[in-house]
Amino acid sequence: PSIGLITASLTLHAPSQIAAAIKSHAIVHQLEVAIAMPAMADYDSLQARLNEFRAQNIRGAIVNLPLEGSTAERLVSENPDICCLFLDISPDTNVSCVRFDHHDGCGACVSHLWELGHRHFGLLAGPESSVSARMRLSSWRETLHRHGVSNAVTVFGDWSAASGWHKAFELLHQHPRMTAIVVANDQMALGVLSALAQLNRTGSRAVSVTGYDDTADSLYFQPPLTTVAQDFNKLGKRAVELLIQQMAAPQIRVRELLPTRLVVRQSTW
Ligand code: IPT
Repeated sequence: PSIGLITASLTLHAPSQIAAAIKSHAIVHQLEVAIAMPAMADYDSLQARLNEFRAQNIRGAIVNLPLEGSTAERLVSENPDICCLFLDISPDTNVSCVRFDHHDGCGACVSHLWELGHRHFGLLAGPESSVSARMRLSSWRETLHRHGVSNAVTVFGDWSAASGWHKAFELLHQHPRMTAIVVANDQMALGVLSALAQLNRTGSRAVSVTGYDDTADSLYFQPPLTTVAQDFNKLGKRAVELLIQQMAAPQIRVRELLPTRLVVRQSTW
């Protein structure tokens, strides 16, 4: 038997590590994983993928794409014969899900920088089309507000290292006295660190940088990245277990929240 996975682009490190975790935990339960990677996250593309799964006799799907609540709810109500478990939706969506609690990690990350003495912040958010990107940004802003910081500059990237590289120049251009850049994922943080090195902002002139994800490579960035860890292996394991549980009792709504935590390394000082 097989389950389906509808995923965000596997060129991105987080979704690819999540897919790898789902695959290895599915094997434990003798399940194959059919992977679909739609170019767009609109209702019609997702419905088409579910139709393909149905044709292959697949009756359960994990959906790791940033979806608007109404899209996720409509998919569930139009496909009662396929159990769907969502990984990237807002908390108020009425569907089965397992997701990370962005709140604690984002708060800890901004407070860490504030405690180091930073007062001039740049915020490099993920794409506005991503619900998780929007939630991370609002948590950062809430925490900055609590600390009385009101002059943070915000720009938006697309999760890629290339966008991080470009946006770092833009941030420093807008606010040359900036001493800390809070970044919505490790891949963009990689680009930011590369831009800072190119601008000779290293050593005693370094700008502090934080990431988000703690993907497997982030320890080896230069400098090793301070970041908010999400345990992708745990997410993959719980996603498979909860989907199996849900397929056995489709009327039950499962909801689980996994913690995030700050990992302090050398990119903040
Ligand atoms: C989220 C990652 O944090 C981010 O780096 C990016 O890869 C994004 O996925 C792609 O959609 S993790 C997700 C489970 C919220």
